[in-house]
Amino acid sequence: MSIKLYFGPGACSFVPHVLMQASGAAFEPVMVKLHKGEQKGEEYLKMNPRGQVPVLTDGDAVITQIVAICSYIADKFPEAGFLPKEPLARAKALETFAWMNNTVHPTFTHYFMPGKFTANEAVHGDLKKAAVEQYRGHLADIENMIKAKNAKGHAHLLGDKLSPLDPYVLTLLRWGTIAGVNPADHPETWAYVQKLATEPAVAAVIERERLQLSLYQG
Ligand SMILES: N[C@@H](CCC(=O)N[C@@H](CS)C(=O)NCC(=O)O)C(=O)O
Repeated sequence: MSIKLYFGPGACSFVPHVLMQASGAAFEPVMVKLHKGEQKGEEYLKMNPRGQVPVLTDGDAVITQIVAICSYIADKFPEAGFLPKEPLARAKALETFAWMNNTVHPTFTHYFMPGKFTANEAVHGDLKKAAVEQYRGHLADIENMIKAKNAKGHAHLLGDKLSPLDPYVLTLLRWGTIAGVNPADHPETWAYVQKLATEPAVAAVIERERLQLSLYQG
């Protein structure tokens, strides 16, 4: 089997993991235990010196960064229609995808790993609090995107076809629940995520990664 996808359960690697599963192509999912630091192991760092998931390998090729990996998967399996082919539609899809990846996702990293940003533990609490407030704002933007999708009667964010944006929304909402954001505060997103989770490819990856959609504890 020549394609391997290195993933951490519940991590952002869920996004390409779902696309690979939905492609129907043979691939080997390889679990990386982030809490045990396997991503910083010698062998792993040889493959990805940045020490992160996801990584997709196809034969000898090694691809990192979610946006690059998903763009590769979309072009490798064009019949799945994971990203639009028309230039403007593709650019608009990447615009939202890049925002999720370079703005919303790092906000959560500030909450989850404040030590990456400052060694001063005295300010970690403030950093986490500020990150959650920013995160709530980003989730409100996502709620508006889902409302717009619903108003158009689309099954997924970009239309009828599944795209990387859909599992990214699920991941971001789920992470929010870890940070104490009630998913019911974003009802249309929460309803969408629960429906998405029943799609066979998404359900299969949730099962493989052993995820709960909400970890909100009030
Ligand atoms: N910009 C990167 C972000 C990847 C990332 O943040 N990966 C996290 C999991 S969500 C990770 O591997 N964290 C472990 C670590 O940094 O040690 C991408 O798009 O792939």
